[in-house]
Amino acid sequence: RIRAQAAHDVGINSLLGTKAEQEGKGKALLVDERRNSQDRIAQILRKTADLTVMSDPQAALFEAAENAYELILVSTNFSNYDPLRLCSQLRSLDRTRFVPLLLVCDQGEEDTVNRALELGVNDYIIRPIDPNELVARCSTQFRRKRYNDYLRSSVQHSIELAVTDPLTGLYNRRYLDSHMHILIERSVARDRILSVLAIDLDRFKTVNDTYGHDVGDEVLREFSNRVRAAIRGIDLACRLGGEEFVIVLPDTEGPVAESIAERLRREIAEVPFRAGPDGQGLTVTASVGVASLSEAGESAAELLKRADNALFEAKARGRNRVVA
Ligand code: GH3
Ligand code: MG
Ligand code: MG
Ligand code: MG
Repeated sequence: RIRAQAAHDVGINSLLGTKAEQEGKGKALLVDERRNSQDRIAQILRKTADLTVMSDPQAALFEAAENAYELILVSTNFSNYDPLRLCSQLRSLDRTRFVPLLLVCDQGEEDTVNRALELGVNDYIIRPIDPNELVARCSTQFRRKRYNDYLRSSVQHSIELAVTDPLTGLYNRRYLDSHMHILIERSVARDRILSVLAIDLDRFKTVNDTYGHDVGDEVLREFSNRVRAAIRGIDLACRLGGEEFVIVLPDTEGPVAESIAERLRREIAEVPFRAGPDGQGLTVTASVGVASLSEAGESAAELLKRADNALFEAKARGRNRVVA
């Protein structure tokens, strides 16, 4: 626990940088229509923020979507525009969803403040602006943003580690087991056909025995890269372990899955692998079993079992072939 906490602290601190860097400026955008208000805020924040000022909310939205701001200050002083509209747009764009928003409003605007907070605006300040208060509120948001980014990326990293096979970067069996039934349900609900390929490299033990385990690993990586290159973004490629793989192909009817399998099989067999002693190239072949889910009610395990049976038959018929 203590070691994990210490590692966590080191992570945060290296992220936040040294004290000097922590006090470094955050990148901020001010959206404000009035010249004297712009000047006053820029003056107050000159040591706290690297500030970009824009008068036009629509242009500011584009600016914010294309640059990594750490804070956006939105003034409510527009003569002809609802500032909450900008806030809500900023909250709905992927690129700005997690950027802190600070509303700069006038006294008597409690209603606007309440609606803004409901929209996900993080904080507000009321004119006349007290310089220390504005600096403190902005600094807090910068710190919060950096900490949240750190948490988000470390959580994402842990999730990736848990579902990824470290050798090849493909998904692992755990992910297949937890995710395949979702793909099946989606296919059934949309009346589409989902197919799976079960793949096993042929005589892979011989590759290891002849060239060594490292060359075997290299072949597994190169094979995985070829698989990745052959499939679409919606397909799911997994390494179950050893030299055994499963590819799930949503929206793919049996004959199409079979031709995808055949194309992959041929490419594997015909293009020598770079791995191997002195990079002289190594011929590797694979056997593939294909199964398609057409009727509702079949489980992921049953479908995989059918693909595996087909794979078994491909092996029995001499390997380096596809059986559907
Ligand atoms: P078949 O054509 O019947 O599939 O023959 P095979 O030799 O491929 O089958 P078998 O299942 O007997 O052997 C699989 C071999 O894969 C055994 C093991 O040496 C090797 N293997 C399993 N995991 C790894 C790995 O992570 N790296 C390497 N280099 N080899 C592995
Ligand atoms: Mg085997
Ligand atoms: Mg094998
Ligand atoms: Mg095997």
